[in-house]
Amino acid sequence: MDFLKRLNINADSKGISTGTKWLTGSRNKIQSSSPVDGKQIASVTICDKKSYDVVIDTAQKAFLEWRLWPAPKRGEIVRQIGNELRKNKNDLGKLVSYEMGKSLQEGMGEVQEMLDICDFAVGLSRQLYGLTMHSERPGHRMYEQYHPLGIVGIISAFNFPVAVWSWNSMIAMVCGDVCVWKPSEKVPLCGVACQQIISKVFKENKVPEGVCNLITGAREQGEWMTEDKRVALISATGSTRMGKAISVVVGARLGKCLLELGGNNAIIISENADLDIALVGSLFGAAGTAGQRCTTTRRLIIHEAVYETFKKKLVAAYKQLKIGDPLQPGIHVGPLIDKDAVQLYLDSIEACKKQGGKFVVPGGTLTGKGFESGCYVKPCIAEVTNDMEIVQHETFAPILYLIKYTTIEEAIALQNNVPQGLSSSIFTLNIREAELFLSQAGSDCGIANVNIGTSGAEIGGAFGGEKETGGGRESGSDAWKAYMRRQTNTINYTDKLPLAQGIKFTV
Ligand code: UN1
Repeated sequence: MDFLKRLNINADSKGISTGTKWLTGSRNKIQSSSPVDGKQIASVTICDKKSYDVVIDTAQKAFLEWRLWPAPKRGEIVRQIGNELRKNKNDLGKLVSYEMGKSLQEGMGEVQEMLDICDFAVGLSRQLYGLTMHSERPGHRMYEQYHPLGIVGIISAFNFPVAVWSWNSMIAMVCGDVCVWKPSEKVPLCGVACQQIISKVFKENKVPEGVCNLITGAREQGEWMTEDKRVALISATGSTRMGKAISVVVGARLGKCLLELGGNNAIIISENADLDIALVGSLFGAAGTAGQRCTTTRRLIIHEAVYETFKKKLVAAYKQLKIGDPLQPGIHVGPLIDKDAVQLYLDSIEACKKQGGKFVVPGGTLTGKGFESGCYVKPCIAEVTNDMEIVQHETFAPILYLIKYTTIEEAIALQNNVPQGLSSSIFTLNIREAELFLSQAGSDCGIANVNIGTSGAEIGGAFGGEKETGGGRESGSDAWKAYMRRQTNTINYTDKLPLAQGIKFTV
């Protein structure tokens, strides 16, 4: 495991940092083991309350200085971070693949997203623009500007252990915020590795200590941040259950929240679809990352005229999927994150059968040589109806549901008729269907694609979803606005003081 050495990951790693300095933390440790081979990789110190307060104090002080750096200068730091990440792309991609279990291709793709968001953030650092408006009063100028918020608490999930942090922190940094990152307790080493990489840039550029902080832990450490008035924005990625709990606590202190929660994403396959590309989109969407993306395709809503043909193609394609060590070339599907995830997958299959689902590609766990970790499962497909309780629910595993439809209006209603609203797609060559799907009477999701699957969004667009997905937007477009506070300014450059709305107030 040379990549661990090159990334400075020791068997006994420290997990709390204010940028270039590492704190001691509690005696308790998280053991990180790989779902690939079940072996323990390293242990990481957990953040205790005392270290947490040191981190927050340091972050608060850093903010006072960092917010005064011109945004393009902050962008220059992000540019250098991008370069350091670029140098470490292979090793970091391997670590992501080994600690999380996604294929090496996808691990590399995830690091690529980090590089891309750095580039995006550098450009953004010369923009961050507000609007100007015309005042109703003579000799007055009115405009709006954006100022940094302060501390941004980032709680990220195991499935994108490095990219989601970079979407948040690189944008937050150019905005003038400081970040405290708590990576998922299932992939703490990805956090440690990123922190080591960026600390070099901080040292070389004398960036104030506390601009990018790392705390390791689980629910408790997340709760410290959500309850903490000093943390201006909580940006959290994870389950809908977690998001609901966070929004209540942050809402009670009128703090800001950016939530990226569960999806229940569907592809509509019309009778007018190019079935060959629809097949590729469905296959990658459903089985890629072993079904552990928030944008994973969970449901295929297929027109009755092509239903049987497409089902046959899909079943044949599933037979070709190579499941195994994700670090080996040619593997499509790696393990699930841990045995709890395997149990949830098995329970969902049972529930689906009980509720009337009919499996056309059976599921199950894999055993024997190469599968010793106990985390490898077979991607499976069931024919269901959309109203089944299990189909309404996001199971973070490769279980794909097939649903039949007759009219496009019915297909759109089925697609929308789930509590979540993240990603959606239609495969069709019919412009009327495509436009209807994209219209206000179409998909109710934050992402709606035509002739592309539900997963694999580019960083340039705003990423996020509606309803139980939480409503947050991260990454590209103007998602940066969530990391800043807006201020409206009106300036009077005359020697009169006319009041707005024509009010006269003279004595
Ligand atoms: C996630 O699953 O949390 O669109 C994010 C995609 C990726 C990001 C997914 N770019 O699939």
